[in-house]
Amino acid sequence: MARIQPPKRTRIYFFSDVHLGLDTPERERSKERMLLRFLDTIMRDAEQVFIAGDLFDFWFEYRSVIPSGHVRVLGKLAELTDAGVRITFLAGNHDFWLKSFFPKQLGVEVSLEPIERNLYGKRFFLHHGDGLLRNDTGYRMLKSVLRNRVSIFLFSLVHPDITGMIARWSSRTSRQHTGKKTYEGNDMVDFARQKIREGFDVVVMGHNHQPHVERFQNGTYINLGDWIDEHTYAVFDGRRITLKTFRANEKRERRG
Ligand SMILES: [Mn+2]
Repeated sequence: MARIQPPKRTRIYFFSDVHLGLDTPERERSKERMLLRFLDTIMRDAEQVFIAGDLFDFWFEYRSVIPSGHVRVLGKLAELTDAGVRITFLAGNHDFWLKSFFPKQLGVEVSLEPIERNLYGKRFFLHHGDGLLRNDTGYRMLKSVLRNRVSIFLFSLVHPDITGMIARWSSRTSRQHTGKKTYEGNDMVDFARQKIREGFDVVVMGHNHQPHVERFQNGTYINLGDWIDEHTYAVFDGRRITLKTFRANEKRERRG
């Protein structure tokens, strides 16, 4: 009897800014369905998966409590790691407050800082993308408060139902603030260009929800877009990284 070969996993996938929990229940259900279909599809050939932040519209984790919901997605991530896929979750500005749930329960590595990784001999730099605008000192100050150990500890003393309420409010405010910022002058592209000058081959970011590919002489910058309107992701085959749009019927459109 012929042995069925295990799937050959060679592809490395990147996506970000799903913002689970952001929308109406109907829209959330359809977004979740699409994401699950995507994760099922990539399970066939994924060697690694990077989630570049804001998988959730809000995630604040206590030592023994996590936000309710998202169970299908969490289960699917566990299924992937069980199947041998390495998953790295880089925290975004909406889901920075991660503790041990992802590594311990799902086998997903978590990083609270930008990631430098050598993939198939190429140097990758992964950054969620928040806090890079030049004229945004206000956000950078807020970011250092939100990421401060003392303020996280104090926040963790508040009942989860209350933090959930504060979070939904602050998430809305943050989105309005981010929406108002102009991306003219393209500070994110400048940042990527600088990283490539420093010797990185590929810079991957998310955060501004605008899918974008820019190929420089010595490297490539990719913005992953989002899973609210765009359903975009990047795939690296060892030589070239490409930005694509996921279609539920699995036909993949090239973005450049
Ligand atoms: Mn973000």
